[in-house]
Amino acid sequence: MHIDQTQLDQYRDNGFLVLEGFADPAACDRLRARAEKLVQEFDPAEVVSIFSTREQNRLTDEYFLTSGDKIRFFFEENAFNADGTLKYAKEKSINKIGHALHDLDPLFDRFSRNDNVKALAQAIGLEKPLLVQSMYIFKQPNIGGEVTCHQDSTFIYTEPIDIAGLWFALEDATIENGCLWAIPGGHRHGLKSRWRRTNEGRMEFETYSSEPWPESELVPLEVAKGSLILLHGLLPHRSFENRSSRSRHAYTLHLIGRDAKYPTDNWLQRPVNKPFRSF
Ligand SMILES: O=C(O)CCC(=O)C(=O)O
Repeated sequence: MHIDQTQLDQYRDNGFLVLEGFADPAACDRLRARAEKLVQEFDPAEVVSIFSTREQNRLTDEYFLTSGDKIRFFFEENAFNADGTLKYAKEKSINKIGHALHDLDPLFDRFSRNDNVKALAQAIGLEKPLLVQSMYIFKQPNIGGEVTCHQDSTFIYTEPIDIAGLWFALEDATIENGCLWAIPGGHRHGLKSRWRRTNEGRMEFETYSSEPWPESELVPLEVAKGSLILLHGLLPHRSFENRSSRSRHAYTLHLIGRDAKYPTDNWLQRPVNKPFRSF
């Protein structure tokens, strides 16, 4: 895997870079099969945690806030009937699995720490980065929820800001099934807010700019299965609902610079005996 200077310049200028054919389609299929098995083994009765990017629903969700070193399952917001029963089968109702697949599942571990990922991290200046978060995102047919416009550094904040998101398309991602959209160059306007833990242990947004996102500048990033979208931590991006009959599975990984300070008031924390690891 080699990325050239033109691609590095694109990443620097736009705040994102699309690398087609980064992952082998067979490797994508293996991740899909593994996620399917994890879902089969998961008993939804264990927990009913409705994931929503509309933050109020997350504020007191201990299940979410303690998932940084676990493999946990989060449902689509629209997955439930009014009586709390699932509208669709369990495997069609889960929004995502997070947030330590890369450490706890051997297949996701190997995929996340392969030589191409290492070389890419190095190329963008992340020498021996720490792998802090992974998510398997289903974007289910018909009910796949939107992810509102955000910067990843709002949720995974470091000082200085030194974070990259790697978004692997495990299936073709199109406008119809809810591909990513991004604001080219939007990473150059600073951090808009931080989601941080208060002294009382609640999560709240600390806002630095109340300017709305210039969403008319969003461009769709339609990509084929196996593509990787590299995202700067300050890049505003989002995805719309999936109302199509096709899913849009993706695997995401977040890397931070080894020397950046990772504050204790970020939501995602690790116990001392399970620290973040590099490659
Ligand atoms: O996959 C998606 O729909 C959105 C993912 C995303 O924005 C993120 O992980 O930061």
